[in-house]
Amino acid sequence: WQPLLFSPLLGFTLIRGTHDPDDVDQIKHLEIRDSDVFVATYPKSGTIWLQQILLLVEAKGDVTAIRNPTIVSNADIMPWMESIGTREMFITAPSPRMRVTHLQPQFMPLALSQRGKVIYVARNPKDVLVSYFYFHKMAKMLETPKDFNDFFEKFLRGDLFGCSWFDHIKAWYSVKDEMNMLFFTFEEMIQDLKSVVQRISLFLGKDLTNEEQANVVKHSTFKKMKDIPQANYKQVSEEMFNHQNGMFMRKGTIGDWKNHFTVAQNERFDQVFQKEMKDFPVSFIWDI
Ligand code: PPS
Repeated sequence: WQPLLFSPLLGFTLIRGTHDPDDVDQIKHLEIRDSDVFVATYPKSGTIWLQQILLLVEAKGDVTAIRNPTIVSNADIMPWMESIGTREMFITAPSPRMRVTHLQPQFMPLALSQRGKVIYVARNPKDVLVSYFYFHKMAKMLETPKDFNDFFEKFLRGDLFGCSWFDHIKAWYSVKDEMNMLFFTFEEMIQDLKSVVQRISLFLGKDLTNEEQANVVKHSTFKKMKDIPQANYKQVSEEMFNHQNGMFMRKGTIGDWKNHFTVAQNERFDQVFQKEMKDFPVSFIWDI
């Protein structure tokens, strides 16, 4: 049984049972409202962090409003656009429709160039690789890695759900000016969450007081999210995640790759990075 599903129709790798290529192919025809917001990320780059922040911004920092006992996780309100069933529900869902996605921009609704908003969060790819490695150990819909080096090579080949990290960021960055898009990095969030929350509120046109913004920050720190089951995915069924093998809220730091990469792996990574990203205008923070 092969968990990954390369779709020749899309030229993109999905997850069997979680995604349906024909359904993903229909996303581009969806109508878009001005109030729609999409968070686009390569996996392990801050998706669930943004879910928590956007829900808190909507609730003006009131955490009791989002600690909803009737939901299992924040994905119940802000699901992955590509997951089976999301597209159909999107059509009639009430505004604001907030969705996350690991897809590349060519699969998104064509109308996004006229209306709606996109937030793209990028993370330094060495930390993404490490985080994704651990995620493959806990996520039952993904293949358990043979070993770190095998996974390392798969990441560089883009042989994972989400395809190549390099293609993902370049594709989204190239449509930045065509769409109404806010672009920032995971590392900026780690270093100055307050100012990122301010930028997000402004971008979404939400007029939050200083106190409300401070509450958004307070309830979206790593420590707080670890205690909120809807935010940290602890309540998601054992059928999906083996919670003994890992967790979404794993470390939440910059530079954990240094505890995993060998010198040779690091050199190889840097070579590929330089080749792929040589003209890319964004620089990354690799450690602190
Ligand atoms: S997924 O599966 O793609 O949706 O995962 P994603 O949410 O994109 O990424 C998970 C990583 O984000 C870290 N995270 C945080 N770090 C710091 N502060 C906060 N509040 C926070 N929330 C999530 C999480 O710990 C994962 O990174 P690693 O490096 O594995 O710890």
